[in-house]
Amino acid sequence: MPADAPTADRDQYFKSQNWEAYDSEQHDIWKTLFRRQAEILKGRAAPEYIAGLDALQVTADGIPDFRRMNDILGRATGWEIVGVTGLVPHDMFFELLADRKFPATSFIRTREQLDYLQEPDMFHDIFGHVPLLSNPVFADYMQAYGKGGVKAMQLGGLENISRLYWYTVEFGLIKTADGLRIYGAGIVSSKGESVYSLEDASPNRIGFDLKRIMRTDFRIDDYQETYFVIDSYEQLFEETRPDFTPVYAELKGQPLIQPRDVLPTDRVFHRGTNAYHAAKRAQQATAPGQAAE
Ligand code: HBI
Ligand code: FE
Repeated sequence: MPADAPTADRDQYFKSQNWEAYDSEQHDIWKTLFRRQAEILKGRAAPEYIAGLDALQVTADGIPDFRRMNDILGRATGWEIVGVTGLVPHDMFFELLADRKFPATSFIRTREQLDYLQEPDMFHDIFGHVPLLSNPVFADYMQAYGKGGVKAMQLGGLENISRLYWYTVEFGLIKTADGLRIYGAGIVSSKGESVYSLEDASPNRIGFDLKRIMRTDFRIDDYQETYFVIDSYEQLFEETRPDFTPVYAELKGQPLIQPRDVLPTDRVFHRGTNAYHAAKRAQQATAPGQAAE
């Protein structure tokens, strides 16, 4: 069977939230995470993201009920949160987005995992991703991205389109009159990266460039070495609308760009020192076999 065959047995990935089943410890973990991030995100998160948190009534009171959020989100932009068990296969993920459905996990991290966990949990999905789905332009971008993803799988562009998601939806920054702000879900749901992405001298901050991003490798195990800055959500949407068929053909022959590279053609907001990752590499070299942290 080809690797890109459509996923069968899709039902196994869906799991409704069952809000009544959370215990007080799980609600407390949510409260701790929410309070901590709400404080850090003041003056750091994009205003549209903060407006989304408020509009969807995502608060420190406890784990939100997807049904209540869906009432509000549906009226705002027609998006719907659907409960899933964890990561879903690419084809399913893209088709859900194309249908204005966002798959969200219903489990919450444990107290031991407060600062870091590998797989997305509900705090990442709901606190991180869903607020901006209440913004009409970002909502349209996410749907356009899903449609683009479905096509990318037919055209051999999966890696290219996945990098676009990574450097926008997960780790994007936006330029505002008050300076750079965070809109990426992977950043807003992370205590350390919320500060590092905006204020640390180490990472590059480079203007959004679709083809450049589609060629840029990324790291999944640590803070990013480069963040890309959009001017507006309209820009994201407009650039994602065209048919990427010629883009994938053009990119096929071009070399991969390393996460920390800065190119002569880049619109550089900040050229990173790379000090953070250099220190980590030095640490790993002196302690072979040791984990980075
Ligand atoms: N599944 N639940 C879930 N959440 C994601 O963010 C996700 C996924 N499956 C695949 C996927 N992301 C990737 O295709 C994106 O990185 C493009
Ligand atoms: Fe995510």
